[in-house]
Amino acid sequence: MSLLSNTYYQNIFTRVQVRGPDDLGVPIEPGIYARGEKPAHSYWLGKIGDAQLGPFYLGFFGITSIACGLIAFEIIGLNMLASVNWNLKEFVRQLFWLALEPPAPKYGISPFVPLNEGGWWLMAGFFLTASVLLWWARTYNRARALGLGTHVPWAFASAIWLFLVLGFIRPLLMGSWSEAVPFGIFPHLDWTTAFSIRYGNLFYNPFHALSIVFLYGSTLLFAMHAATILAVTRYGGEREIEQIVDRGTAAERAALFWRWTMGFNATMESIHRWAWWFAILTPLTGGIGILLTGTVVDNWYLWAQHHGYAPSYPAVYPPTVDPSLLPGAVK
Ligand code: 07D
Repeated sequence: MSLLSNTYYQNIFTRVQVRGPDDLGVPIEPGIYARGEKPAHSYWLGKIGDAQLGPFYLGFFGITSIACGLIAFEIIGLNMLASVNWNLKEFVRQLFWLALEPPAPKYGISPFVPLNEGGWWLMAGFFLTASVLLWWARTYNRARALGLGTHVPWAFASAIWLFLVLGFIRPLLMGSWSEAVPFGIFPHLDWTTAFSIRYGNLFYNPFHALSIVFLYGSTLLFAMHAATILAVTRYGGEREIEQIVDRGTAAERAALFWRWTMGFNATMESIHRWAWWFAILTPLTGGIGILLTGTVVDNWYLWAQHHGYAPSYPAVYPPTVDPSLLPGAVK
């Protein structure tokens, strides 16, 4: 019996590694492959994806994006190194705690800030944003060059929307760079907690809730889809396009499984639309939630009380007075 017969082909843990002739992609002009060197092959990459590495295409947007990204990375890294007196050992030891902070509130949204008081942050932010936008242009151009739809660039744009809201659009609306996120591992996490507390608990922000729905929903859909396709690969189910245009036994069994277990099934095509929208809506709704915070709504808990979905308690005790405001308080 063949090793790949239904009896033996169990792919919960195993993976098929196909090694075909080099695929040079679409010629730029008939017969011309300007993308340089011969592709390499890696057995280990073949374990998690396609074994062929390359050909690479960098072009104008690729080169400029990487250059801007490197400049941002350097500015952030060197500032962190400077903050530990150029001591490499301390840099490595404290790396997760080091930060490059945005300018203080007194600078508002001025583009001219002393370098050591946030100017470096502004510059790093500029180059990082340029890098991300140039990379977006690259994804768009490469998709068009291959005659693809532009689904990947638009999904990426959704993430960039949240990135821009957090670091640029909302700080502009609030009139201060100090509202933006610092660079640094723990510092940016501390920032999210501080942001949530400052604006009355982000859990009561309905757009944060929606964003979580789509985030968790994405993982659920991804798990369901990936598991379904792996489960029907023994019937050729991973050749999804063929199964869309000519439903074979894999598609029929996958559909029937979900009808048996939950009464409804997505189709071989629609499941990808579900996944695309859920992924896109995570940062899209998130960005709306952040944009509203501090601009339209100052305290999400009080806002939720006002709209009747956070409990409000009867005022039994007199309001607390800030002791520093009492007569005779030491200033
Ligand atoms: C961040 C933006 C796109 C990124 C891009 C990348 C590079 C790297 C590197 C130079 C991911 C550009 C960068 C290329 C360059 C170098 C070295 C996408 C991003 C383009 N929350 N929360 C969300 C949950 C709480 C808070 C989203 C859960 C607390 C704030 C998501 C919980 C507090 C913000 C989510 C929880 C709080 C969020 C993010 C549970 C305090 C946001 C979606 C169970 C900790 C963001 C509306 C995403 C948002 C956000 C989930 C709790 C604060 C759904 C599950 C109550 C301030 N939270 N959160 O896709 O959109 O991010 O909010 O407790 O800003 Mg939250």
